[in-house]
Amino acid sequence: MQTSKSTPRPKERVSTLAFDVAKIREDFPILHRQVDGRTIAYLDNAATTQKPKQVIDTLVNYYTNYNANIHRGIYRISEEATAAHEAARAKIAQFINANSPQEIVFVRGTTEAINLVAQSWGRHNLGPGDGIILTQMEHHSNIVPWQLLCREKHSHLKYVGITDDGHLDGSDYQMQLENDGAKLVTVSHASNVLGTINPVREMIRDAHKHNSRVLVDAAQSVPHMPVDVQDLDCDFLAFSGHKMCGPTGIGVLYAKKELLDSMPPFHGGGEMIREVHMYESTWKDPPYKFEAGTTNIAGAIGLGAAVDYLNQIGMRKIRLYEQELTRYVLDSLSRIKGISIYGPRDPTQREAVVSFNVGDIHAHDMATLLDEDAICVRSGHHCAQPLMERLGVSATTRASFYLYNTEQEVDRLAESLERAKRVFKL
Ligand code: 7TS
Repeated sequence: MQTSKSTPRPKERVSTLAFDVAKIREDFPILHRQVDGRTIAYLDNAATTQKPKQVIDTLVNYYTNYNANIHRGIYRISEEATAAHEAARAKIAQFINANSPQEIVFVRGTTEAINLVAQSWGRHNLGPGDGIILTQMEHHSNIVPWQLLCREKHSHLKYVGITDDGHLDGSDYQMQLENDGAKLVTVSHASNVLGTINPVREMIRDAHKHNSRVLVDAAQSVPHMPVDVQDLDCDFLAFSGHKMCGPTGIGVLYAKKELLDSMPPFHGGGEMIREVHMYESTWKDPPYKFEAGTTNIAGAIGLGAAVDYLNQIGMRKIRLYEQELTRYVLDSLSRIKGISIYGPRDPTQREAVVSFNVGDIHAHDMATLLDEDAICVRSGHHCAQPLMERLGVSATTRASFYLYNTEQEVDRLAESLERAKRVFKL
C-alpha cells in the first residue's frame, strides 16, 4: 500500500469540515452490501449514485399511503400526491435558486431535458447556416440531440477544443463566438470523464454578449456543488435525479420563464392541454405544457427527498469534502508507476471523477480485476467518444466518488491497481 499512515481518516475530518462521513454512510443501506465476503466500494457515482434510506422511505411511503394520479383527483390521497409533487418542484427551484417553481420542468433525466430543448426551442429558433457551439468534452447526450437537429435544420456544430491538461481552450471558445457566432452554446458544467469544472459563468456572460443562448449540462455539477442559475444567468440547465441520491427516471430542465413561455410543447397528450378540440388544442402554461401524460410522480417526490437530504448536509460542505477526497485520490493514484491520469491536477478545478489507464492493461480488464476486489468502477468510453479521440485512447477506467466515499476506499482502489499490475506482470 502506498498511502501514508499519517493521512487523517474521514472521522477526523469532522472537526475541520463538520462532515461526518461515517454517519452519512449509515444512511445508505447498499454501502453495507457484501460481494464474496467483501463490502463493496462503490466508485461509479458519475454513472449513478446510491440512495439514502430517507429517499427510499419516501418512495415506500408514497406507494404505501398516498399513491394516486396528480392534478386530476379531487379526493384526499390525490390531493396529497399533488401537493407532495408540487412541493418537490418548489424545493428543486430553491435548490438551484430558480426564480420560481414554474421554471422547473420534470423530465426523465438530463438526456430528455436536452432533447426537449433541441426539439422545442431548437427546432423553432435554428435555421440553415446557424451554428451551435459545444465542446470536445461533451457526453453523447449533449452531442447527438444537436446532430439530429442540425441534420433537420441544416445548421452546424462548432466544437471548442481542449488543452492537454484537460481544460477548455478559452481562446478557441472566443474565436468560435466571434466567427459568425452561434444561436446556442451548450456545455457541460463538469466533465464526466476528466472531472474538469468549466468556467460556465464567464462562458455564459461572453455568449450573451454575442446574443447566444446557453444550455448548461449540469448532470455532474448539481449533485456535487452549489449551483445558482440566477448567478450563472444560464438560459437552460439540465440534470438527473439519479446522480444526486434520487430515483432513476426523473430529472429536471430549468429554463428562464420567458423561454418556456415562447417554446412549443415537446410531447402531446393528456395533462399538458387547456382545451382539446377535434382539429386544434391549446396548452397549459409552463411547466405543465411540457409534462404530458402521467409523469414519474414517485420519482419527483423522491427527488424532493433527495434535495432535502443534500440540503441538510449542505452543498458547500459536500463540495469541500469531495475536493479533499479528490486531492487524496490524485496523490494516491499518481504514486502508481505506469499510470496515466486524465484531467486537471488541481482539485479546486475539478471534481472527484478520475479517469486513468495503467500501462497497456485494457480498461475492461482492469474493471474486471477491480470487481474481484468488490470495487465498482466504470470502464469504456463513458459516452464521450469525441473526447476519447482527443485523448488518443479508446477507453479509460474511471473511479468517481460521492459524499459517502472514504479515503479507505481510495486505499483499496490503489491496492487493487497494484494487484492488477502484478497479475498483468507490469
Ligand atoms: N451529461 C453528462 C455530463 C453525464 O455525465 C450524463 C450521464 C448525462 C448527460 C446523461 O444523463 P442521463 O441521466 O440522462 O443518462 N453520465 C453517465 C456516465 O458518466 N456514466 O453513466 C452515465
